[in-house]
Amino acid sequence: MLLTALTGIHGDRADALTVAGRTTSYEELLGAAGAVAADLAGAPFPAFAVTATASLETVAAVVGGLLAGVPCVPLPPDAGPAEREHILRDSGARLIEVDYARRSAAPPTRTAAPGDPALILYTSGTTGPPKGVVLSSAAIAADLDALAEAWQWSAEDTLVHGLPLFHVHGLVLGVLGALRTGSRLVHTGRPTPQAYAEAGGSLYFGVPTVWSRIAGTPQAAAALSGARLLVSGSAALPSPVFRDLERLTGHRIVERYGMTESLITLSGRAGGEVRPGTVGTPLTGIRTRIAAEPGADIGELQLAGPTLFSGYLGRPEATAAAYTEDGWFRTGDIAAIDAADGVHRIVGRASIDMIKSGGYRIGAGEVENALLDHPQVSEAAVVGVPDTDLGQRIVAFVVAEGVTGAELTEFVAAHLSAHKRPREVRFVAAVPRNAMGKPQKRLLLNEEYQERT
Ligand code: MCA
Ligand code: AMP
Repeated sequence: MLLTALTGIHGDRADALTVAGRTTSYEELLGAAGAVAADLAGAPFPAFAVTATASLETVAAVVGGLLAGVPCVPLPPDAGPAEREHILRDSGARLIEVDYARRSAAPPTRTAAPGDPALILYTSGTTGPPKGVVLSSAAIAADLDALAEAWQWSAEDTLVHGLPLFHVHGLVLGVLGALRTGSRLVHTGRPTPQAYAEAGGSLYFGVPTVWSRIAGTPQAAAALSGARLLVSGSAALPSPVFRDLERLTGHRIVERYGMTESLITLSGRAGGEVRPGTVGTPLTGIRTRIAAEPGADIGELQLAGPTLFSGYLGRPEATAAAYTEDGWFRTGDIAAIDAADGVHRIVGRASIDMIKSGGYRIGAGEVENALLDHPQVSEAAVVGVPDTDLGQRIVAFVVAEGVTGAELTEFVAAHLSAHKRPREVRFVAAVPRNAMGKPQKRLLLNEEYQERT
């Protein structure tokens, strides 16, 4: 059983979970999830989807799927029609609605094997539409147990976060982690500094944008000084944010590194030494190596271990391409390992086409394709420009006539998720290309280019 807290080993708790202001017990959750599982029993479809708002309904759907042994596809609630359709068509998932007031004793409908798919999370590559990352219960259990060990995370904790429930961070760590360790969960709805300050937790999760906003709100930050552990992940935490938080909260925030495909693989340890700009050492069961040129000590980070995904749904070639010939997973991140203590540092991404904005992973190609679908756009190149709040912000360079930037931004939002909208659209005479016709995106990041056009 993945969700050990639901077997009653810590007893019931009236306030086991609070999600966006609504509180429920384990027993109520099991009842609502049982009703979902009963509906899913004997389902003639390979997976089911739920519109993954930050709500008890989403939690009940995911838990119901685990009880029934039918994988859940959490749909971003802000996904435009094209992205929703792609995800539903690609996964073959049936969209369900959950009524949290409906209850049924959890029926042991089908016993899923630990290696069976539990979740299918859609994530962007550098090009093309998002791919479904298939995660098994075994991989999730291995990751959560390794994290519980690294962070001394237990039923004594109250976990607080306000992250979306359609990604690993908010859903796997933030919900399934609480239901495996038995910690109370307070999901704040939106992850505002004020909501984090008021939640009174012992363990806090956030993406760097959330931590940076907390560091910019000293009163809210001060309220976290009584917590046991603050954890950052999903993108690089800027060192100034680390230092501001240390000054305001007394905590040296623990940073951890992961990917949808690998789950969390590296982390600092509770009670251990933590250095800003580093992501700690491999979790139990994880092996890492750096694929560096001879003589160099930075290169692509490659991984092996029990937390890896089962593959991209229906895309064996893409799955094979994600591994080296000798079976290591290629992260696409450039890293270095400290020879003295094995602490890892993420130096950057191998591809300029993978953007991280507010902790969201966005493939430049996907946004470019959406822009090119607009009849007035003849060329489009999308880049992630450094941004103090978001890490990177999406900027689109387009060749177009008779359309405004705001119209193009809305056009993207209507097709893809809202967070894939460009923050800025810059109209240019041409996208710079090399002799092969390949866009020279590094030139676009150069301020001078914009002045010349
Ligand atoms: C956003 N807005 C826009 C645009 N973008 N309006 C016009 N044009 C745009 N281009 C709107 C928003 O919809 C919102 O409107 C308002 O502007 C504020 O947006 P924003 O600044 O983005 O703030 P936010 O909405 O508060 O979002 C910041 C955030 C969010 C809360 C940090 O980015 C977030 O939840 N990030 C978490 C991502 C995550 O969990 N990633 C994990 C994946 P309105 O106010 O009307 O709504 S990584 C993972 O899972 C791995 C394994 C890992 O390592 O963890
Ligand atoms: P996603 O699949 O959305 O989780 O995105 C995974 C990517 O997020 C990784 O490949 C990294 O580029 C980035 N990432 C996650 N955690 C960190 C971190 N602590 N530091 C730097 N990058 C990170």
